[in-house]
Amino acid sequence: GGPASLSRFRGALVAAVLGDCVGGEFEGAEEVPMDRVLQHLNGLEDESRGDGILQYSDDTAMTRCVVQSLLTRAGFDEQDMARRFAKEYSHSPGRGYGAGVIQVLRKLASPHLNDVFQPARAQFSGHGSFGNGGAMRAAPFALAFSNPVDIRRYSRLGAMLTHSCSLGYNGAVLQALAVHISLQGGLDLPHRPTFINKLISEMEEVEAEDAARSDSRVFSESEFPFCDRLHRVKDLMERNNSVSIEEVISELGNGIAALHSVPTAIFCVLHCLEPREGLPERYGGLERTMAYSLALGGDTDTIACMAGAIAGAHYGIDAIPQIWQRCCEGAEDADINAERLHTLYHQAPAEG
Ligand code: F2R
Ligand code: MG
Ligand code: MG
Repeated sequence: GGPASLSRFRGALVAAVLGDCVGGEFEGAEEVPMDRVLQHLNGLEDESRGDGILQYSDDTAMTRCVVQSLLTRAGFDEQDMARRFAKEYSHSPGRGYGAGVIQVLRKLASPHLNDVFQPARAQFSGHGSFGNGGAMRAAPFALAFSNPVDIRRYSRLGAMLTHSCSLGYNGAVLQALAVHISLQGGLDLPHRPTFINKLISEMEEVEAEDAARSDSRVFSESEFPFCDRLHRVKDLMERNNSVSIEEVISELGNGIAALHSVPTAIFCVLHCLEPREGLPERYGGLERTMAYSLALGGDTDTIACMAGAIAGAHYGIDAIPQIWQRCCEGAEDADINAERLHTLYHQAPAEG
């Protein structure tokens, strides 16, 4: 479909759920041979497996809260979103949340809390979390707001409810912008070469803020850490077929920090736009992206979830095998919600 088509909305939200569900199998694994990944994905095609057999984790649980909040409030409402995070966690605490964020989610449940950003600020001795929990749920901001200024503003605030460190919330901004550009057709062939440059120039502005400069110093990162990683993505892309999985992990990372996973997810999408050695010829680009994200090991559910959202916004819903969708808990809901977000997006500019 054309820019911001319904198919792209559905692709983004459904493929994000898929990445979380299929990636859960390997989360935390150090080495994941491609054979094992393909075996896992082939297993989804076995008709005898029941519907919704693969459960979603915190990535999807929190994304669903973001979606419901944006839809119900027709824009960003921090109180409403915070309440939904807390309620979801108290109903289903066993979805594999990060070890630190559960303290924030418990505090957000307090009826006496006035400042919903305060619990996140208290994390890690006041430094805030740099985990990828803000980024893993950032895609819906690109499906609710069409203006990049709004996307930057609200994806940042949405992440800051749990992640007050700029190395955490700027990962959410980067992920939301990547989904936005993809949704607008930024990975379609004529625009493809400028995709990464657009992200770099957006992030140069984002990372120029004082808080980002100061957090980079605290964590001994370079001045513009996300921009640096995006430059590494660009360098790896230029090397084309000669890049090994080990090099991707060593250059970009595959860990739980936003800095070590959001640029990695973006690389997965870009690398898999073309057929690749070691991946089945019958696979389309979305299937390649999923398989490749899983083969990196590490934070596989989250990297596949984020790569899924960006890739799904490019390829659209028809690129996602139906049999895969049927295996994943929450895929059907994501599809319905994508249609609602599409209506909201095209109705009127959403207010904050
Ligand atoms: N938590 C996991 N996976 C671990 C195992 C789960 C297992 N399958 C199970 O069921 O038990 N996955 C999920 O967590 C990631 C998102 O985490 P989030 O929301 O960012 O959490 P948190 O706690 O804020 O940060 C994660 C960890 O990063 C380290 N960290 C963060 N900021 C830090 C700081 N300023 N200083 C030091 N360390 C910091 C801590 O170890 C945090 O616990 C996703 O992968 C999701 O799938
Ligand atoms: Mg998870
Ligand atoms: Mg994870």
